[in-house]
Amino acid sequence: MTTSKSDMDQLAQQIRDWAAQLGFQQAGISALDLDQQHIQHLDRWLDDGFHGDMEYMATRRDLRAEPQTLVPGATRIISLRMDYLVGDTQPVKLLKEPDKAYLSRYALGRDYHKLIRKRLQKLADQITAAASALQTEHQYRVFVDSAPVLERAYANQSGLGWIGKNTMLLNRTAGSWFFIAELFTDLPLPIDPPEQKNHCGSCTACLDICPTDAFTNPYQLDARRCISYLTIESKAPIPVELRSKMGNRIFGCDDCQLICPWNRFAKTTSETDFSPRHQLDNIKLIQLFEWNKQQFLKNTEGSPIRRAGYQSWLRNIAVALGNLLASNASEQDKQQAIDALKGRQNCDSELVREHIEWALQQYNQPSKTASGLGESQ
Ligand code: B12
Ligand code: SF4
Repeated sequence: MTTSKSDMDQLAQQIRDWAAQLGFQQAGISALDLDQQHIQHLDRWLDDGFHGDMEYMATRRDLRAEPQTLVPGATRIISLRMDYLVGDTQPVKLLKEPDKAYLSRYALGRDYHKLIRKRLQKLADQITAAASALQTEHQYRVFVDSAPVLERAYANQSGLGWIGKNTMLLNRTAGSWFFIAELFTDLPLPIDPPEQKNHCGSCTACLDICPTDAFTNPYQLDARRCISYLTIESKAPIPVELRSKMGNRIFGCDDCQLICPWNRFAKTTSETDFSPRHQLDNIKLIQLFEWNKQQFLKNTEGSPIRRAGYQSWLRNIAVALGNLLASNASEQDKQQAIDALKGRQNCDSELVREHIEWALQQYNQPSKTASGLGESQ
């Protein structure tokens, strides 16, 4: 049966209500056609090699540019956003404490992929039931950071926010501390107006604060210099010239969000599953460096930290311990760091051993560069 416009208008409103009940803060609907500027931007980014070792960004370029091939028959994308910022974690203070570990705020609790996917599936089931009541079939697929989809581009086109100079999707009432997810559907739902205005103005705070100068220009991020890439995606040695700039950031980085004035309007999450596990919001580097592989696997079960893998985990903490040794931390903290590093000096991994050697050489070296929001270290 063909659906009427009023059926679809009503269903779109129901989708917003269901999404809110499922813990999403906002939902917007767009068509599949992408503004060519997004594709041009992606192509330039790939041509410049800014994706580094993230080969999946290059090999699946065509699926990103032509989403019709990803979900044949789909005509609409419902983009959703979910806040993840946990209250009272004092991120800026933590960045100035060289003996503590800084982990991206998104990674403190349960893996968002799992949580959001379940919610998306529930939303899809509700839509399918509503379509069935209208004697209509419903073909759909759900994604959260799990497929070659230009998520920020669609979120922008469905009115959820604008793309900021730091390349984050920003929202006037929520800042940028949220995840984005999508439901591709073949239902002819009404389309929402895109966010056409960019509200960054002349502000360049995010570009200026980046500890590793990863922005080549506004809206241009060379991922190879981004601490998020270096600590999570890359399995290679961290370039020596960037190590001292990383401070105590051992898993991802948030400086370009922490500094953004729009994040004054960010809301904290009410998802208890995003609450910090294993005191990851206030823990000493040496405690994390002590985890053996079994502990790492056990403590990161259902957490996004698993993605880095144990060797990268140790590599990242070794760099942060090296930065502690070059900081104004107490002599006691430094001696504990040296003991911890020496304790792993003969470990199996050449990658980790090399980072440990580098770290030990930093003892009382003058701090070479300022490092973003941890600058006064
Ligand atoms: C690869 C990737 C990374 C890479 C590269 C980041 C990047 N900027 O590209 C690395 C590992 C560095 C990374 C880091 C982070 N990521 Co990431 N990442 C992705 C992923 C998988 C793909 C992004 C992508 O397509 N990059 C390609 C380049 C070309 O895209 P882009 O720079 O964003 O440019 C696009 C638009 O901005 C647009 N554009 C840019 N300028 C302009 C100008 C105009 C006029 C127009 C029209 C368009 C336009 O064109 C491009 C195509 O749309 C997405 C999930 C997904 N499937 O989309 C998550 C995603 C972007 N990441 C996310 C997060 C949370 C992060 C981190 C905050 C994690 C952390 N704390 O460490 C950091 C933030 C760093 C940053 N400033 O971007 C969220 C962002 C949520 C949000 N509010 O924006 C996403 C959407 C995951 C999710 N589902 O929630 N990430
Ligand atoms: S501030 Fe941090 S997250 Fe943002 S681009 Fe620079 S290194 Fe990456």
